[in-house]
Amino acid sequence: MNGAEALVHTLLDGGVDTVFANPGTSEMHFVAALDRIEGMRCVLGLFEGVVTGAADGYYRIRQRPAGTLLHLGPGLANGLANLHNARKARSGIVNIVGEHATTHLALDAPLTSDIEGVARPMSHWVRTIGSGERLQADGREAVTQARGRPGRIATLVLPADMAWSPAAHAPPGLGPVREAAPEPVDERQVLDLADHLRQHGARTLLLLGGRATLARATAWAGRIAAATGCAVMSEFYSPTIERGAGRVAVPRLPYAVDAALKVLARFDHIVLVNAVEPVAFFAYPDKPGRLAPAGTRFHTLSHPAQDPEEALHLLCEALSATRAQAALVERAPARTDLEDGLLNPETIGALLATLIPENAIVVDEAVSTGRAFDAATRGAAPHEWLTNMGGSIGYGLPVAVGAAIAAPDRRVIALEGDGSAMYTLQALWTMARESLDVTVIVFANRHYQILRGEFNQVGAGAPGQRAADMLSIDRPALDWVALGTGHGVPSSRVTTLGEMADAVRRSLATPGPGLIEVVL
Ligand SMILES: Cc1ncc(C[n+]2csc(CCOP(=O)(O)OP(=O)(O)O)c2C)c(N)n1
Repeated sequence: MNGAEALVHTLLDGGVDTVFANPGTSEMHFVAALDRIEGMRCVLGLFEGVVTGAADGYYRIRQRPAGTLLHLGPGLANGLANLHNARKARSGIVNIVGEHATTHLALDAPLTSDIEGVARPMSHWVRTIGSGERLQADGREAVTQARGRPGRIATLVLPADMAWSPAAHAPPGLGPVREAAPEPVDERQVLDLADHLRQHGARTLLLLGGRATLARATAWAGRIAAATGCAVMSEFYSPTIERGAGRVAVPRLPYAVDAALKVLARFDHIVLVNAVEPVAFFAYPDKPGRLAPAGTRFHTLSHPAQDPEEALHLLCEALSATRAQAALVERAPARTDLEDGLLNPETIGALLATLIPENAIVVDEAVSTGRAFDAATRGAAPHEWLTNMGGSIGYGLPVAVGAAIAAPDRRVIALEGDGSAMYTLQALWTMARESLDVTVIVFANRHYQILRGEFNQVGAGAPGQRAADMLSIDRPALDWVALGTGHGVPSSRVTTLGEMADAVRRSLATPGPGLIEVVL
C-alpha cells in the first residue's frame, strides 16, 4: 500500500465517501488510489470554487463532510472564497491539498508556495504530512476535525513523495470516526430561561441559528411561542431552514439595517439558540452596526457545539408546553390569476410559492430579486432553503451541486442573480456531467442591482458614468441560453411570468439539470 491508498482508506473509514476534485500532477497518486479503491464517489469540478462550494452544499444536506482534492497553493487559493462561505456555515470539509515532493521544494519550482499560509485563514485546522508513519494518524485527525460539532474546515497537505511511498498499515483497534457528540445543554440556564419567558414572553425573541432552523427544533420553538407569547425568528442567513406549509413559521431577520432595527425594537430580550448577536452586514455612516437596541439583554440557550433541538425541547418541558399547539403555516392557495400578470420580484415570489415541489432544496442566491421571497414562499410545500453564510457571491451553483449529490432523490432549485452566477458558472458543467436534478433560475437584471442601492446607502451620492459602468453587466448582455447550453445544460429564456411558469414546470418534470434565464 502506498501513502495515497492509505489515506483514501482512512477517509473511507471516517465516513468520507465523496470527493469533489480538481487535481494536478502532484495529486496523481491520490487520483490513482481513488481509481483503485472501491467506495469513493469522485466528482470533477472545472474550477476550485465549484469544488469547495459543492463540499459546503454536501455537508449542509448530509451533515457529513465530503473531501476536496486541490492542486497545491494556487488550486487551494482558487477555492478559498467558497471555503470562507463554508466556514461561516459551520460546514465540515476535509481538504486534501497536493504538495511537491519534499526534495523538490528546495528547487522553488513554479508551483511552489506557502500552502499552509494560504490555507490558514479559511481553515480551522491545517497540517502537512511530514512522514509516512504519521500519514494515517494525520488523516484520521483531519476527519475528526471536520466531523466536530459544529463542523470544521480541515486542510491536510499531502506531499507527492508521501503519496507514492509505502505507508504504514492502519494502527489496530481504531473504530470508525463519528460525528462529535453535542456538548450537554445547561439545565440551570434552561430553568432560568423558562422563568424569564413566563414573565417577559411578549417582549422576548427566540433567535434561531445553525441547526436550530431544522423542523424538529422549530416545532419546539413554535410550542414555546404558543405558550409564552414570545416571537421566533431566524438569523438572516442560515445553513438550511426547513420551512413551508405545515411547519412553524420562522421569518428571517431583514437584511436592510433600518428594517432590522425596526423589527428588533419590539424586544427587550433576545434568546440566542445557536445564533449570535445580530449585526449589520456592512457599516454605513450614521447607522448602528448592532441591530438590537442598546439595552437589549441577550441570553444564550444553546451555542453551536450544543444540540438546539435538545435545548428547545428541554425549555418546552420546563414550561410544561410540550402539548401546546404551535401555530403552523397554511398552504398558500393556488393562484390562477398570476400567470397572465406582470413579471417582477413580487410575482416571481408568489409563483415560486406554487411551484416549489415538496421536499425540494432551494439554494438562494437571488440577491436583490429575492429580497421578498422569504415572505412570499412561506406557504409553499415543505422544503429546505439554503442561504449564503459568508457573503462571498458565487456560492449558489456549487452548493446546488453538492446538495444534489448529497440528496439524489430530491429536486434542487438554484435561484441566482446573473452577477452571482457568473463567478462559478463552471458548476453547470458538473450538473450536466453528473445528470443532477437541478433547476437553475437566473434572474437577468443585467446589473449588480444591490450595489446600485448600496452606492446611495453608504452616502457615495449619485453614480457617474464610470461608477455606473462598474455596477452594470449589460454591455454586452450575457447570453445565458448559450452559456447553459455550452456547459451541457438544456436552457431557455423567458420574458413573461407565464413563460417562466411553463419553463420551471418543464424543468421540474425532466430528470437532470435545466437552466431558465428570466429577463427582468
Ligand atoms: C466574492 C465577492 N465579490 C464581490 C461581492 C460584492 N457584491 C455583492 S452583491 C454583488 C452583485 C450581485 O449581482 P447579482 O447576483 O446580479 O444580483 P443583483 O444585485 O443584481 O440582484 C457584488 C458584486 C461579493 N459579495 N462577493
